[in-house]
Amino acid sequence: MAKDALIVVDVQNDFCPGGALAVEGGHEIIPIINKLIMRFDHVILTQDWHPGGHSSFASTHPGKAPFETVPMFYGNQTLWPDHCIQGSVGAEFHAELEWTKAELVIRKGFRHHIDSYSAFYENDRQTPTGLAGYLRDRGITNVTFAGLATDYCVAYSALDAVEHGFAADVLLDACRGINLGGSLAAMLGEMRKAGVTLV
Ligand code: VGL
Ligand code: ZN
Repeated sequence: MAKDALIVVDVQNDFCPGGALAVEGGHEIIPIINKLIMRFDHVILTQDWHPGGHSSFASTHPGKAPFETVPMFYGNQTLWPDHCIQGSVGAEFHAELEWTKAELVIRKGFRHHIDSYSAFYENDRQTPTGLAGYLRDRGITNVTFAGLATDYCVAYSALDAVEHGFAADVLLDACRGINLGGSLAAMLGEMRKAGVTLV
C-alpha cells in the first residue's frame, strides 16, 4: 500500500447535481470514495480551478453555446458552461467528501488560455502539473483513480499515468461520466487499449 496512491478527481460542487456542469449521479460516488480514502496510505485530490472568463467557457466565445467545439492553438476544445471558478462555492469540494487526509491538491485549468483535463498535463499536452515528479519522488508506483468525470478528467489522467510508467486502475463504481457524443464508450476503449485496469 505504501507505493499506492488514490487520486480523487474533481469531486467539486459544480460537477454534482445542482452544479454548473453537473454529472448525473455525481454525488452517489462520495460514500464509496470516503471508504477508499480511509484505506489508502496516500490520497491526492485534483481540483478544477478556472479564472473567470476562461477560454474553455462558452460564454467567452461570442455566438458559441456550451458543448460546441472550437479550435484552440493546441487542437479542438469542447466549450463548457462557466464552472469551477477560483474561489467560488462551485469550485469547493463537495461537503460530504472526507478530504482532510489528502496530502496534495493538484489544481488545474488555471491558465486562461489552456484547459486541463488530465492531472498530469494541461490540454496542450506540454505543460506539466508536477504530479508525475511528485509521485516519483515519493516512490509511488501505482495510482488508483476515482471521481468525475469518467470520460474527461479521470480518463485523461489515467492515460497519462500509464504513459508516465505508473500502473493505473480506474474504479468505475467510484466514477460517473458526462457522455458527450459517445465519449464514455470511446474513452473506456482508449483506456483499455492503453493498459489502464478498469475495475
Ligand atoms: C471536467 C470538463 C471541464 C472534468 C473539467 O472534471 O471532467 N470536464 N472541466
Ligand atoms: Zn473545467
